[in-house]
Order: sequence, then C-alpha cells, then structure tokens
Amino acid sequence: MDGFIKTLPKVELHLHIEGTLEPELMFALAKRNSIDLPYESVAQVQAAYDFDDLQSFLDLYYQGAQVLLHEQDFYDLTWAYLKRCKTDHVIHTEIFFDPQMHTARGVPFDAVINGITRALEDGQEQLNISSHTIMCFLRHLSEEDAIETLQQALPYKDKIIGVGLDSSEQGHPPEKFKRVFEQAKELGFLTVAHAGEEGPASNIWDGLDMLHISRVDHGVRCIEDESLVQHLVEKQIPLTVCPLSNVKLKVFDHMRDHNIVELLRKGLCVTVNSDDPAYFGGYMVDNFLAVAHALNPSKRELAKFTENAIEASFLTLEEKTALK
Ligand code: ES4
Ligand code: ZN
Repeated sequence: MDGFIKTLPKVELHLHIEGTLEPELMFALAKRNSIDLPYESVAQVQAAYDFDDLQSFLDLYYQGAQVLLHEQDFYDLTWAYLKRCKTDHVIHTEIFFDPQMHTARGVPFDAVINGITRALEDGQEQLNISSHTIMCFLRHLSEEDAIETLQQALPYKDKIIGVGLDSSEQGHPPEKFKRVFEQAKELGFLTVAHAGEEGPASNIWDGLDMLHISRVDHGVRCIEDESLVQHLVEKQIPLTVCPLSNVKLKVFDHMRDHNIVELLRKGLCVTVNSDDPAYFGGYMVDNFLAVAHALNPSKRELAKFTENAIEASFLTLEEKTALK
C-alpha cells in the first residue's frame, strides 16, 4: 500500500506557499537577511509547533514568514516546495499566496509574485510540474485592505488564476468579502474560500451563494448540514481537504475520527492536500499515508482522490485529459 501511495500521481489544490517554509530554510534566510529569530535550533522550532487551534498556528505562521524579504527568498521557498512535489509524484499544483502578510511588512508585491512565478516556470520546464497561483485575502484584515490588494494584483492578472480567502474564519464570515469577490469575478478571477474548517456549515453556503466559489477549501464541517451535503454531491462542488492540518489544529482529535473517507463514500468530490506542510507534519505522500493507515480506504478510493483533484483543478479540459 505504501508503495502504491508513493508513486500514485497527485494533484495538490490547497497549499499555502508560506506554509512550506521548513525550519532549516527559515534559519538560512534569517541569516541571509540579518533577522533575529526567537529560536535557537530546528528542534526548538519543531517543539513550538504544538497548536491548540487555527489561531495559535497563524501566530507562528506570520512570525516565520518575516524572514521572507526579497524576490530570491520567495523563489527559494517555492523551488524547495516544487522539488518536494517531484519526490511525492505531484504532477500539478495550485498554490495560495498571502500578499498581505508581506506587503504589510513593507515587502513589495512584485517581489512576492515574481519570486513565486519564476520558480513555478522553472518547475514546469525542469521538473514537468504544471501549476497555477491563487491570491488569498487575509480575512482578519479589512475589506478596504483586500480591495487595495486586488488593485495591486492587476498588473499580474495573467499570473494569478483566482482569489481565495484564508486566516481566521471565526468572526470573519464570507459576507465581509462579498464586494471584493464581486470585483474579482468581474475582472475574470475564479474564486475559492476557506470555509467549514473551524467555522460552521453556514459559512460554506455563504461562500457558495455570496462569493460564488468554485471550490470549498477544507469544508469538512459540511457534514453537519444534510441538505448542504446533498447540494455538494449533486453539483460536484469540490472540497480541498487537508487531513494532517485538521488533526494538528484539532478540527478532529485523531486521524481515525476524520471524515474524509466518509465524505468520499457519500459521493462528494473530495481531494487530499497538505495545506501548510512545514507546520503540520507532512507533504502530499504523508497526508495520503496518514489517511490510509488510519481509515483503511481501498486503492480505488485513494486513486479517486487524484481523479477528483484533476477534475476540481483549474486546468482546461484539454489539460485535464492530458493528465488522465
Ligand atoms: C491556513 Cl489551515 C489554514 N486555515 C486558514 N488560513 C490559513 N492560512 C494558512 N493556513
Ligand atoms: Zn489552508
């Protein structure tokens, strides 16, 4: 089974590039950029990654990203992730980035986008991994801040396929971003949003109705609303589920309690993703292995996660066919 999982072709649809910052690279960039870190060693960093909930993770995630200053830093971060994709047999990836994490610290938008996309272009050429980027708005920041970020992205519109919504779900419901998502749609961006991770199933309905999202990021709490589950099955609206993330952030107490296989068996278009792999204990293969060991899906079901991800991707019909 483990060998089957390792070589199974994979498609990743829920990955925050800032969440791939491994402690070793964090130290190297801190040194290169003369930034003080509140840690002495890699082991100390790893010991700090013991989260109670989403917010306790976000605090360290924002802190870690402070070592990212220059275009080359974003390149190195993205390139390290792509090399790991190769090892994990990831053939296509759609990555989130959080520009406001950086522009709020004075890092120019173009350093972020140019570093990431230059690495993705090299990933296509040298590693044969295709990709898209999705720009996320931080939902704890204001609507005006999101609108300004959307404006900053316009010169790079051809490099960004969609917009998303991440950070603290509790207290910052989808409706706060209804207008900015309307603008984004009019400009031709696709839309996704984190919903039903820590927040209630109603956030998933609101994401669909108010933000017109074509995928739900996480979405595991849909199970609390039978009519929502029915709707997601009927319309085959994809959920980008992140198993290790959900256990690390205590959305589920243990992997054996995770509902991903149950959702798959109900006919939902569920996919497996790594979210913030440097913080949550693993990349795509690790997530598949954790699901397989705890929940005993069949090989057919594991392969179905990939088939769903191809279908749920933002690739064209032609590109999807080429991956099958
Ligand atoms: C995130 Cl797991 C998760 N949830 C919400 N926002 C995020 N940003 C990075 N990881
Ligand atoms: Zn996420």
